[in-house]
Amino acid sequence: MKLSIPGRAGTAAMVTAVTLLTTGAITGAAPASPLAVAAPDLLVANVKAHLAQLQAIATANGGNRAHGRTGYKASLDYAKAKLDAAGFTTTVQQFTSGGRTGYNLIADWPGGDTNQVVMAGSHLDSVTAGAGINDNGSGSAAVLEAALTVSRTQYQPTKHLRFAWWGAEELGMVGSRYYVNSLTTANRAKISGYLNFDMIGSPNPGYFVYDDDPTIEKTFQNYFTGIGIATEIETEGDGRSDHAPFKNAGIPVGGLFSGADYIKTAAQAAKWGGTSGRAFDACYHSSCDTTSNINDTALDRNGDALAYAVWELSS
Ligand code: DTR
Ligand code: ZN
Ligand code: ZN
Repeated sequence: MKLSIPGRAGTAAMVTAVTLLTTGAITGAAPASPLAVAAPDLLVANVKAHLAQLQAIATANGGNRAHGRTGYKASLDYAKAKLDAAGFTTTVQQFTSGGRTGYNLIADWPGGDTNQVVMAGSHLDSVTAGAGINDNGSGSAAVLEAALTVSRTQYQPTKHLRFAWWGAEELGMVGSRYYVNSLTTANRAKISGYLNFDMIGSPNPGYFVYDDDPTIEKTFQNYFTGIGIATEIETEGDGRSDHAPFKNAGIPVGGLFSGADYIKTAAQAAKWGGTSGRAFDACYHSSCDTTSNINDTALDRNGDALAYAVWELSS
C-alpha cells in the first residue's frame, strides 16, 4: 500500500510534472533538481509467498531452518536462485560455528558508485525450535522482495546496492560479524549505511525504529509519518541483531522492528491496535512461529518502509 509521503510529495509531483510535460499535458517550468525515483510499493503478497516457501522448507527439513541444519541451506538456495535469475551478482560466504558449517548470502545489484554502498540485510536462520517465520523469515522475505523489485523495475541507483542474508544470527550474530571482519578497512569505509530487518511482521505488532544513525532513523520516520503511523524508538534490541557488528565497525546503521517477547502496553495498543498485556510476538523462538504468526498489515507497512528507505538512501 502506498500513500503520499511528506517530503516526497514534491518528488511525486515533480515526477508527475515531468510525465505530463513530456505528454504536453501541462505547461510550466520543468523541475529544477534531478528527479529522485520514488520507491515502488513492495507487494506484500509476494513477501507472503516467500514466507510460504520458507515454511515449506522448514516442514521438509525437520521443522526448522537453523544454522548448520539442512533447512538453513535450503532457505539460502531458494533466495539465491531467485536473485541469480533476477540479474544479481551473488556470493555465498562460508564459515564454521559450533562445529557446523554456516553460510551468508550476499547479492550485489550491478551498477552504482561502489565507493558508496547501501546495504539492506536480515538473518535467514531460525532457532532449532521452529520455522522462524517472523523471526526472521519476515525480514528475509521483505529484503528478498525489495531486491527482486529493484530488478523488476530496473532501478539504477546513484549508489551501489547490496543485499545480505546472514547465517547463525541466533548463535550471536556469527554470520554478520564474520562478514564485517572479512572486509578490508577500505571496503568497510565504502559502506555508507546498513539497514537491518529482524522481526517485522509480529502478530501483535509495534512499530519501532532503530535510533542509531539519525539520517537513517529520520528516513524511516518520514515514511511512517506519511502513512499516519506513530513510531517508537527501538530499545529492546541494542546489540541483539546483525546491525551490531556494522555499528561496532563505525558504519551507520538503522532498521525496523515489530516486537518480540516484550509486552504491549495499553498506550501502545491505543495507538497501534492489537492487544495490550500480551507479547508483541508470543511465539518468539517457539514452534508456533509459523506462517500463521504474521500480521499482514505490519509486514506490508514495514516492507514498504524498507523499500522507501532503500530507494531514498541510494538515489
Ligand atoms: N530478533 C531477535 C533478536 C531481537 C530481540 N529484540 C530485538 C530488537 C531489535 C532487533 C532484534 C531483536 C532474535 O533474532 O532472536
Ligand atoms: Zn531469534
Ligand atoms: Zn531475529
